[in-house]
Amino acid sequence: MSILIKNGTIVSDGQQKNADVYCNESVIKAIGQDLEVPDNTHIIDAQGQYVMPGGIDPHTHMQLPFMGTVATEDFYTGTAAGLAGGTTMIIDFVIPNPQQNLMEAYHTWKDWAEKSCSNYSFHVAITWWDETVKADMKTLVEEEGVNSFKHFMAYKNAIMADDEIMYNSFSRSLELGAMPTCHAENGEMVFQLQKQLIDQGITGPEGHPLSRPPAAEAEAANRAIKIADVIGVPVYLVHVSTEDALDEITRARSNGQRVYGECLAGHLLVDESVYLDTNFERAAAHVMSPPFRAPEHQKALWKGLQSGNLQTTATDHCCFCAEQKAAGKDDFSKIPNGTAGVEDRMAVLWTHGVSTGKFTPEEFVDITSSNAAKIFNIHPRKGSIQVGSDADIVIWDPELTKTISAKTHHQNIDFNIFEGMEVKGLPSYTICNGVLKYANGELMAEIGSGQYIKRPAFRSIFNALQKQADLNEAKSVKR
Ligand code: DUC
Ligand code: ZN
Ligand code: ZN
Repeated sequence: MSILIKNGTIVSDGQQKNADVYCNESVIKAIGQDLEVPDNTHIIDAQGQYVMPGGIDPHTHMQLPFMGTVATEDFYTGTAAGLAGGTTMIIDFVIPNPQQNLMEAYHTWKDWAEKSCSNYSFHVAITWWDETVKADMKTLVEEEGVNSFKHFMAYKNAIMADDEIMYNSFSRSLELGAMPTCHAENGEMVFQLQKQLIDQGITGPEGHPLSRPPAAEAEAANRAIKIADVIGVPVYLVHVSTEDALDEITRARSNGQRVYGECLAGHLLVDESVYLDTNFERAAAHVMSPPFRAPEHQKALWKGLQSGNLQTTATDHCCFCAEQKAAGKDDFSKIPNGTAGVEDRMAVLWTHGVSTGKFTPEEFVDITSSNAAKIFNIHPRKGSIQVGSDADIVIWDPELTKTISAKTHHQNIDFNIFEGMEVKGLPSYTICNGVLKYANGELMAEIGSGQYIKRPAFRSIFNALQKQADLNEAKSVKR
């Protein structure tokens, strides 16, 4: 399929430009005016619209087996919903059980993900440590294109990584040129608080945020950042939800440390009052970790994105329906953690970010696509409209409107945390690998048409870090 996008405004790499874009054989072949294209080229008129890199959601959990159940959204339905919202790539998580062989878990997830109809890639979680884990990390980086490893600092007695695991895995990541990432919440604190609250008779969803206070996130963020600093490796904190954790990131960055922060569309727009809803189903539908927070944290997160101390936006898309959430009817700590958003992320960020003047369209592209591509080392193949980049493109109509609802969304979940929200600014077309996948409300998402995207090891950042470490060592020997 070849496609010519005419008359649109390209937004990419910090610039806007009026030019046509020609895609063929899954890449962008030409950008300019009056392009000569073959007769059978499909022409899209993008007059009055923006032509932007397709969204990259760097944090999803399709069909995750978690807390005794399995997320309802699989790699097909989830990536299709993403395409309907302008997202052309997800980075999901392989999460081995403690003691499970990493490669076995990786291949299990890889098989599940073959159904994807957008592009996909994996972070791999390090949930335990031994010499086989160390060896498999190398195989994953050098042969499978995995350049990031995830550490859950919460979920004690399940997938939690303690300091020993983190120290070993961060050190190995530095050797391999891979990025350590962290879910920063102090798992021991959460575990103790959950027990205390249940003992006090606080068993409903209102106990969920009480068991995961901002201090638990700040402590873990600080610990992850300090471990990374001692080792001299960059670190990426997923779903930063509090001003306190953001402050840790800001301080480290102002000291010259390479620390990156992600925030979720949900954390920006939903506050903790949802847990006080007396309807169990509605309150439980919002149970995710970290929880939704008080409005002052939301304000801080917006500013974190505006200042550049947070660089990416994601969703932590992890769908559990009412009957699954009911497992925690008598004990909030048993409610499967997770909410959806892969379809809505870009529209809610445009509506509340660009339309309010917080972000320019260029900055919107950075926080929804390009920054993730840069941080995870696939730019400019992804996250850019350039000749030679993959043809993953969203044509964005700033005038299109809709009211978000679980009744009409494509996501395979019975609830939407943005229910009733009016959004203005939506995709009119989504192109992935040079193929039209969504056009004016119609989804043409063929099962299995997505591609696994290998992400190469980081060379330049890690070489610079190595040089710095060597110089420091040489200086200390001289002294
Ligand atoms: N948080 C969630 O809410 N769900 C999946 C995993 C996580 O860390
Ligand atoms: Zn998490
Ligand atoms: Zn997650």
